[in-house]
Amino acid sequence: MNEILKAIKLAAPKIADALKYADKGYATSENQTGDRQLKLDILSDEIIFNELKKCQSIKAIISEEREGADEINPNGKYIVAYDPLDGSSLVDVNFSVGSIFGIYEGEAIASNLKAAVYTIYGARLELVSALENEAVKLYQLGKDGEFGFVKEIALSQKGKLNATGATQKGWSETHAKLVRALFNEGYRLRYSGAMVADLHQILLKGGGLFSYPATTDAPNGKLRLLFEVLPFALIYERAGGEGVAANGTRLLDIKVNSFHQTSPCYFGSKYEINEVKNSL
Ligand code: AFP
Repeated sequence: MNEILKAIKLAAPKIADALKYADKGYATSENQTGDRQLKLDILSDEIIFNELKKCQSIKAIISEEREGADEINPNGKYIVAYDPLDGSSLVDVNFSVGSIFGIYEGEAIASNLKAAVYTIYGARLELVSALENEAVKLYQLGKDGEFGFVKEIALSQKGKLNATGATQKGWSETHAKLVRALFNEGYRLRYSGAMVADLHQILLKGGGLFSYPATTDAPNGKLRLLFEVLPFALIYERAGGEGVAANGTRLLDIKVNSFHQTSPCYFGSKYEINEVKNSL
């Protein structure tokens, strides 16, 4: 596991650098889910892939930007699934974006998720980890090029932020009512359009709700289980919060049938997730 964390720590500064200086234009290709790719999506994917493939403990690598799994070491223990540049459609406006990693033991299914890590490329380069049997920890890249430990992250019982995605005209009445009820209670709207940044804000500000609901045009939501939803579900649970699907099911209990499977998702502290459950 340490070997994988080290590889992520080597890849992240290279991506942060690419975000500053590399070409921000579109490539001519699309990824597996039909999203138009930036040259930076492809470059970030290559940077991460090239570091991860050196790890003896990795059996296979699954990337949001690639089709299928790449087998690395037949005797490796882990499968690493990652989103190399989450929120990349915000690169042009210089918003914070990130990379998300789920580390699965054996098969890539929810119950095998052992650890999750994300990096966030903002004014600072930060890394958040939830390793096996460990608390959620925040690190920051220092001038010396090393990630220094900053603090452990724990959610309060109740927060103040409400971040909800997708096109509102496609929301269900249940979702719209939930969102309205939280605003009526005094919650503040915070939504950048990069889940890493929005979930990071809620974690560091102590709590709130992030939701990406089912919509009429995307009944299974948009966010992908293996590289986006499950890693954050693990991090939120470890931080004392919860992650549930639209029907209230624990996200970490969802059956994964395909690499690019999506699910509606709700992440938050205990109070907000109870509100989600009560709204059903
Ligand atoms: P991009 O990586 O294409 O920018 O998408 C970002 C994302 O997957 C996730 O980070 C956001 O929460 C979500 O999509 C935003 O989608 P909406 O614009 O539909 O709310």
